[in-house]
Amino acid sequence: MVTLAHRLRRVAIVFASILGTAYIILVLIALLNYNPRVKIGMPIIVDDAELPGAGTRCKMDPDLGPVKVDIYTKPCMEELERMNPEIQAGGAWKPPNCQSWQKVAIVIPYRDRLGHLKILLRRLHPMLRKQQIAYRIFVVEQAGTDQFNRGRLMNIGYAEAMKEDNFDCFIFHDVDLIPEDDRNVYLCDDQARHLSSAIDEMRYHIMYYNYAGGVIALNRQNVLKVNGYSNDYWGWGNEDDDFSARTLAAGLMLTRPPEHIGRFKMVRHLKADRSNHGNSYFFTWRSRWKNDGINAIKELNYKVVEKTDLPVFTNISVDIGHPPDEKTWNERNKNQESVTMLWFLRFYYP
Ligand code: UD2
Ligand code: MN
Repeated sequence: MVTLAHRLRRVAIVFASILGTAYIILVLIALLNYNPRVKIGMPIIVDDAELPGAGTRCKMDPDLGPVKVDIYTKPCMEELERMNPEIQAGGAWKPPNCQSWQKVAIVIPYRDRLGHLKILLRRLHPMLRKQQIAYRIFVVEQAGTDQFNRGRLMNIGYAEAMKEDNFDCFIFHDVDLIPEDDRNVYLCDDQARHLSSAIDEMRYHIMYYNYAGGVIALNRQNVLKVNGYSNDYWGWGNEDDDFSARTLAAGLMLTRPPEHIGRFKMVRHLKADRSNHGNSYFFTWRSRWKNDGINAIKELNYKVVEKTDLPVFTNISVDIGHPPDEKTWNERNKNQESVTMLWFLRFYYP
């Protein structure tokens, strides 16, 4: 006869083995998911006294910390000018009493978001001064009404900035992301430095390891090494993942500030519709990345419509051409080799 105690024991054993199996599966997933390409930390450059020339270089103020940011009221341009009298035309500045580690170009892809831009500029200028960084802000504006092409604007921003000065470091920056901590230093390291590691819209967490949207900093050599962004994503989505995949292929790590420092608020806006082709285009990133990037923008025949050194930023309005029609697009993408579904799933694994 089976006693109650017996039964309970059997239930307990079954229960324990289910829990045990689940535990082992979770551990296996965690191990498989261990991602050696992501490193959390601050760039060593800021406080490494051993680096050559460190003595004359700017030091980070140890008192920097979190700040309250205002993403609701918009200053007017005159107010921004008044708040930043020491800035040169074009939105450039360099520390007067020490040598900045790098010359930094901030590249902001832009169209029709003036309110966001003003909120961002109000925050960036004083922050960068506190961080003692030599910088200039480039707003690259897409002319016309075609779908937005964030990647192409980034590449053009790089090329146009290089005509102005030999920048060491490029920070590709969404117009609507407002940094919440002065310690999130706007300098490059020798990897792909993803500065927006914690965005309020995403509950201050990274959604997947390979996520590289928002704000990302690469030194000049690495921008060329990854061949910049793809030029051919029109409309919302995937160009940031394509960029992340390039950094992976070029052997770069993603480095991020810890989540309590890499905090950003995103100014609220309506979500754009996902582009028709983004996902299928992303599948062919590997066969395209060496030809479709910075090295291809000359052939795109983009035209600078207007370049103005405004008091608090450099405005570059560009005609970037048009998206291809459906037929051309299909033909172009059809002949490209795809990555596997497994690669795709692993890329997006959280
Ligand atoms: C996400 C990413 C962004 C990019 C985009 C996909 C975050 C925080 N940001 O942004 O980096 O990968 O998805 O394409 O995950 N823009 C304009 N005018 C427009 C449209 C876009 O100026 O009409 C610029 C602007 O700098 C904006 C950026 O492009 O911040 C990204 O576009 P979004 O803000 O509409 O898209 P969002 O927030 O989903
Ligand atoms: Mn946004």
